[in-house]
Amino acid sequence: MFSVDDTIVAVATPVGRGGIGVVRISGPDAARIAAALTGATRDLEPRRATFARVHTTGAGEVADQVIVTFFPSPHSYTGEDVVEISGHGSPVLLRGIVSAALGAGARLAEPGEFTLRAFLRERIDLVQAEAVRDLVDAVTPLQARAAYDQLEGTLTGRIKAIDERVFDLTVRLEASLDFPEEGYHFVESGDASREIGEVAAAIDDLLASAARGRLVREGLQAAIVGRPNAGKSSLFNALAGAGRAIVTEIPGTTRDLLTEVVDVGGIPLTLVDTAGIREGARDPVEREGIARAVAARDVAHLLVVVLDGSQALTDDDRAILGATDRRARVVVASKCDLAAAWRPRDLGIDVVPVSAKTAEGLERFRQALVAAAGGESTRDVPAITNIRHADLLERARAALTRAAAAADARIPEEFVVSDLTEVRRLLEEVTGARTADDVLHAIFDRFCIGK
Ligand SMILES: Nc1nc2c(ncn2[C@@H]2O[C@H](COP(=O)(O)OP(=O)(O)OP(=O)(O)O)[C@@H](O)[C@H]2O)c(=O)[nH]1
Ligand SMILES: [Mg+2]
Repeated sequence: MFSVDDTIVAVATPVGRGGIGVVRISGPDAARIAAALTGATRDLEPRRATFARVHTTGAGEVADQVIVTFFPSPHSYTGEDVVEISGHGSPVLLRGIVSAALGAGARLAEPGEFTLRAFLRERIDLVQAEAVRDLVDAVTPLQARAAYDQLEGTLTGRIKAIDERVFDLTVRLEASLDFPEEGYHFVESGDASREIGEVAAAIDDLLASAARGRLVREGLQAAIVGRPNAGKSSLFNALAGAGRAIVTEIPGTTRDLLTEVVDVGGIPLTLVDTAGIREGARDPVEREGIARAVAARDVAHLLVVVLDGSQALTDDDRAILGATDRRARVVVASKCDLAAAWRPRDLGIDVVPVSAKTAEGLERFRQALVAAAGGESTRDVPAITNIRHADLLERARAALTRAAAAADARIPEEFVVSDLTEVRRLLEEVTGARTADDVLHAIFDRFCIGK
């Protein structure tokens, strides 16, 4: 279903302009195609950056000075012959180089196809291939760190170790099944359930980080809501970087939803600044802004309710508190650099005083956000960040529970063996030792071209 016999080409650097741009060619004809592009007469020296000139012909003719590097199979990213051509980072030049490569017999790579080939040629396993995508997509240092660990094989190693224990136990149980009349049991009674328990504990250990891992990888959406002029945009700017949202003393300044991803305790929070919500707005633009604010409030994972700490509470404040009291939220008393007009404790709920002006209370506010997001603010790198992995491990864990119950109930060994075989199948699906083509399609389709 996947063809790996032809030679593929794509621009590996992002769309747009840059100091350099890299065209990657992989496959049996990579070196020949590179030679055709550069007019080289000598073979490329392996792994040596070599200066060359590319001069393409025909329509869309381009010329550039480039650096060509040849990575012969199997010591390359894909495991195939790979040539990387670094030209100047202009879309016109890079497109020209790609079309010349196409003219010389290459095929345009599909999204993720370089990494797919690395997987199919067993340079990396599926966990590592997914880690490549996560590393490229990371928006917080903790996301990048978790992906790096997976790329280095930390998770694969732990899963393989679990798989080996299950395999070992399965073999011994099968041996007991095969030679029943010898009266010799390769697994002492009680040993099977103990060993199954140890494997289950190892999986539980991995799964313990899954919820936080998902938070670290996928993040959450947090909407900042409150009445007009409460200080929402100022707070948004304090977290997202000054000047992102317009701030004025005129109530009803913000109309559109503004979003910005910020790293809060290792969790990528998509902060949404919204229009001030109030009753009785007449202006049609403000009314549309309020409708959007209410919609954002209703879909966000998490809410930041901003109450102006320097002004007496109004009916609009009470309405917003009431509308959000069953939601995950952090309630903030803004402008705490000014004289307080009400006491947070009179509200009977936790309120974090902050000042966007002096930054007072921002750290406590960040911690409250992390707590409301359901994560603890540690910088520990979670082992599992991928929902596909978590799901397969949960299923493996359930099959182990069945195996343990069968072993305890002294049900014939074949039942235990069949549950353990299911555990191994699930573990191997994580690393991709056994994975259906449609799963692979689903995974690699989410890559961008050139990766
Ligand atoms: N002293 C002081 N003033 C603040 C603080 N935060 C906001 N303000 C002022 O409060 C006014 C309203 O601030 P915004 O951030 O625009 O309020 P908002 O909730 O986004 O308002 P709308 O977009 O109109 O709903 C501005 O004049 C800000 O300068 C603060 O921490 N301290
Ligand atoms: Mg605003």
